[in-house]
Amino acid sequence: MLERDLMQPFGIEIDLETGRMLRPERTSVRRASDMRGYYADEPALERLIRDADDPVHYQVSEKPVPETPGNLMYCISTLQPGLVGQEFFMTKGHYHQVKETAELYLCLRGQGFMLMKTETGECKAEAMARGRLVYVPPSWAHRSVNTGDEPLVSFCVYPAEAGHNYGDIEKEGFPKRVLRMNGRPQLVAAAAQR
Ligand code: PAN
Ligand code: ZN
Repeated sequence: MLERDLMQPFGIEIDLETGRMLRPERTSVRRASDMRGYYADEPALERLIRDADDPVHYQVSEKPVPETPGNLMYCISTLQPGLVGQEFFMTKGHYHQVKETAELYLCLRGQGFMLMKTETGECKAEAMARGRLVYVPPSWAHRSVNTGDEPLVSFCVYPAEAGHNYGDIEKEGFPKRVLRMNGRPQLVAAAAQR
């Protein structure tokens, strides 16, 4: 490869206190209305959309790199605090399209869980809190859940070719939900999904 064809090194800034990526190139936003079908209490989600003017649920900021093997994609994921009925705000969750790809989540701010599941239904939860790094192994679908009262912010890194498969989680959900019960987060077996 000619030297002029090489990708050029670069640096970015992340405010480690707030967890904000400065000058991201791309920010994807998910609003409450993007979460239809994910929460157990559907009327509560509709009330949230109506009464709070379809608030931002979470966003992902990145400076993308080419989605080719050898590159590392990375982003800041910011999940707002809140409840849909009894259920804590969460991300949609996905498998990676390339199943052999893992992901690192370094939590910069907030409190919550990383829920993970396999195709055969094994389910694990790892606590997230500032300074905790969660390793999501290959083949595990993953979803973050914010159980605190401030944004849950993570720095994520994964192989750039991973791709995202949302469809399977949309259909099958996770075997567990994180609910607020007696004022505390509890992992509860999910009833039939959707
Ligand atoms: C993360 C997630 C981010 C948003 O960057 O994409 O937390 O969650 P959803 O993608 O499930 O909506 C990641 O796991 N990337 O692979
Ligand atoms: Zn992922």
